[in-house]
Amino acid sequence: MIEPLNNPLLYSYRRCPYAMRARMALYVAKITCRTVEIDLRHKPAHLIRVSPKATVPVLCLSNGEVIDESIDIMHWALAQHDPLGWLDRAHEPVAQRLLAQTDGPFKQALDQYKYSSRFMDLDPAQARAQAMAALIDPLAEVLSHQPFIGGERASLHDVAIFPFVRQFAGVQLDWFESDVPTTVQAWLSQWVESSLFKTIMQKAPKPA
Ligand SMILES: N[C@@H](CCC(=O)N[C@@H](CS)C(=O)NCC(=O)O)C(=O)O
Repeated sequence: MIEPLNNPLLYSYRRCPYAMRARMALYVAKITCRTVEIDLRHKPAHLIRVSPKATVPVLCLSNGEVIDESIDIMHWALAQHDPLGWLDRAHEPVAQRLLAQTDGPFKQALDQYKYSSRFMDLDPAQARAQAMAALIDPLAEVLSHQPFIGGERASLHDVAIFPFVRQFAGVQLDWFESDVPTTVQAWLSQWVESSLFKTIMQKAPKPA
């Protein structure tokens, strides 16, 4: 527990996929919070004090509680207010498996594919194949018979997963558009082009 704040405070980083999923849930749940965009190389002392692992997002609640895992922030926000029913299918085993794959082996392979120059001994094509096997192929299978990960309606899992698939697509867009099943491409596009995503990706106005 830390000292109470008047309003929830969110430490965020605009381009971080974990922070994106948290910002989307907070926005949909209509939680008003002060968002502090951090510089990952110069993290605020307060952030490190309240969450020594010092990753973003971190949500500091007005009662002094700190939530420093993006999925926990999503669950907390939607437990306050869930107008779109994103929690309704949150316990579907298939959805939970895809989320575990996203945050585990997919993210690891994605980093190796995206930052291949940092992993000299690893072949980016092999990392890409591992990412496909970890998430994209099973996701395509699910989306071949239903529009969203949890079924007929969008749920927390779509929102939690697509920012990572967006990063994967962005590494080699031509390849993604030619080799990834169109169901996954269409699912991704509808999220990336949504007003929700555009809203949470807006840059904070520069101070005058
Ligand atoms: N498991 C954490 C992971 C968050 C995470 O790794 N965020 C990255 C930014 S995308 C970070 O803060 N990295 C710390 C650093 O780069 O110093 C969550 O889901 O919130």
